[in-house]
Amino acid sequence: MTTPDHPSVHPAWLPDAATSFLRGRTVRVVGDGPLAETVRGEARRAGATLVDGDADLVLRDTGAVPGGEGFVVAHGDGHLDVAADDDAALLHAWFHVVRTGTTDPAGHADGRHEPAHALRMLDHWDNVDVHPVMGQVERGYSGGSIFYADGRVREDLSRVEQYARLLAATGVNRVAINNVNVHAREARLLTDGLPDVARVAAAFRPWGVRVHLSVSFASPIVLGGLATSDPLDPDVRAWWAGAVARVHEAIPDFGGFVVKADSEGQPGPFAYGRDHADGANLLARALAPYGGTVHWRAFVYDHAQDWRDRSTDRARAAYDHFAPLDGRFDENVVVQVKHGPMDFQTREPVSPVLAAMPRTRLAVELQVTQEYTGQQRHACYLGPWWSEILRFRPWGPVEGDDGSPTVSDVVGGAGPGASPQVAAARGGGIAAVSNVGDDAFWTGHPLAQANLYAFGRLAWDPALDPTDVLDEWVSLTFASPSVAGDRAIDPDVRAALHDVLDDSWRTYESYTAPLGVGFMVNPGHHYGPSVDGYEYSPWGTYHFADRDGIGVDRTRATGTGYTGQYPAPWRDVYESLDTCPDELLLFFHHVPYGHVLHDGTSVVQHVYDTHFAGVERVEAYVRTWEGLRGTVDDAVFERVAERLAEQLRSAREWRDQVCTYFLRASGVADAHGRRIY
Ligand code: GCV
Repeated sequence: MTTPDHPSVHPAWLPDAATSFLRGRTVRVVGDGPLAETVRGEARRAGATLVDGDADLVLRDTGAVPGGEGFVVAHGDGHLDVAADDDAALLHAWFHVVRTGTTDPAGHADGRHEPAHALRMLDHWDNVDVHPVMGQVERGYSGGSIFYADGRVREDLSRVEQYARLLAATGVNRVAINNVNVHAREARLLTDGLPDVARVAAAFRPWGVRVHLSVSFASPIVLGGLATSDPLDPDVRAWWAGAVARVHEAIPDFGGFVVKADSEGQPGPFAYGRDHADGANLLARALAPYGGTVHWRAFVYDHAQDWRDRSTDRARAAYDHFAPLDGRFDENVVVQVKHGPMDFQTREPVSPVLAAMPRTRLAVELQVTQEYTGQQRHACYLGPWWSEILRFRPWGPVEGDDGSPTVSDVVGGAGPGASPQVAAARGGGIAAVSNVGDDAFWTGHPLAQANLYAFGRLAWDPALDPTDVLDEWVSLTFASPSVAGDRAIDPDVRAALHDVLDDSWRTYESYTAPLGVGFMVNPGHHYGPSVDGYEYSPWGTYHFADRDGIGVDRTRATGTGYTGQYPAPWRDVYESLDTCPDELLLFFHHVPYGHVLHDGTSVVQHVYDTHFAGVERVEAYVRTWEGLRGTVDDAVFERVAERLAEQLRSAREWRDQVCTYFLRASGVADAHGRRIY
């Protein structure tokens, strides 16, 4: 478990110092499920004494709500008493106490805790083999895969066990272990790779995490030797039924399949004149007898567009493909929708698909790996962004909280008009692309761990304040035995981490993606600025900047009509220049550079101002971090310092390229006379 550069793996959150408050405490765990054993192991590891009688902390598996995952915290007679729904809840309750940092009943409020979402899933875009272009982990910035090495599943899965523990502490309960782009070698995980997948599942099982596989829709052809993968063909159905039966023999708690079909070159039902419901239901029916789920991705669009064709709008694609299919998907299909209509950009509106399919279990898909948000070389804490998405109210109100349904409600099966089946299944939950690899710090940039942590916590409870979640991560990660008191954190360390991370997503936005413009990145690897990188490409990702103005007209009145995919009030809010929020202006409208924003600044001046301000913020991050030299672990300090230096270099490059491009295009000088090239 070493990397060439580092002698050991950094423990991430939950180093022993984080549980030091449990040393010498008495703990009683009542329950005989396998996860009760895991809790006992954690108690021993923390130095607590396991007892059968009176204890400081009593954790009881009541078995009252199998699959409920919730627990009730109550004040016993001088001790803390926790009644858990089932043994998964026992483990959640344990980590709840760890997060709270005390067994003293006075430190806990009475009450029930339960996850807002039943499915809280991380998708790994890991390949078994090293892909010639994408590397081993597609869009991975943390080294190689923790699952695979040398063309097979690793013999030593102890790193996976550590990962499973980290995930359990955040509440994640599902993991898909291979890339949604399923290449030839990875397709075979479903058949001859099964014994190895079973070993991976065994590493996750004690932590309450079920394993899923990404599968190729063409499996009946590539693995089964059939002439077709037509979802309505009886031989194809029989092949999938047999394949799933063998999976469940090897892995009785197998979670199900993730499928990217008819998207970016992946095979799918279109080849046979069938639609996505036909395709998803084929797999769903094979999985249904075993309680498995199909996560069918809605990321479907034409990636071979002609940039000259102004009528095609990639943003429209997922809705156009999927909304008409509402009501056609089986109960164990989850349609997994990227949070925005494009592709995990720094800023996008929420996908209108999330408001358009009340009779379908929907999951919202986030991206923890920072493909478009700095690739784990830039500090970019995404909790605030995800929080905005999950709290967004697709049916309004535009401002304030009147209790109207949110995105989180929709994917929890409680959106308006949700069918009884969707409500009973509690929707499709939340999924995200993981950012972990075999890097010594797990995530390349040590501070990118905060995103992994925040994903799990916000999937459990989207109402949490993302800054509080960050603070939890700081407490659990930077607990230091050298600071007096149980699990004490040096206040300077806490303050510095908040200083660097709290607003880091908005800082990143300020120097890379003004007013909702996306994709001004280098094609292929997507790192660093290239204003016209995708402007004449087939990927459908344009900003249409010319000498007069910039932005994509997606209005109903004069543009692609995308605004019409939203329900009221957003269809009208986005349609009108008067009401469209500034941060999404150029996503919805093509405007002249002199167009005046709500804050009174012109578009081009806003571009200049934000880019200069963003670089200044990064300069401040560098200074703040430098102040921690000698206070945090040297290896962590050095890695973060090195990443911040790159962030500053890159932010300056963004500023200078973007400002120069728009100065040249518009001919409008910077009002503050700063140096633009
Ligand atoms: C796994 C984007 C990424 C691809 C990724 C795709 C997806 O296009 O650049 O690497 O493929 O999204 O989500 O399927």
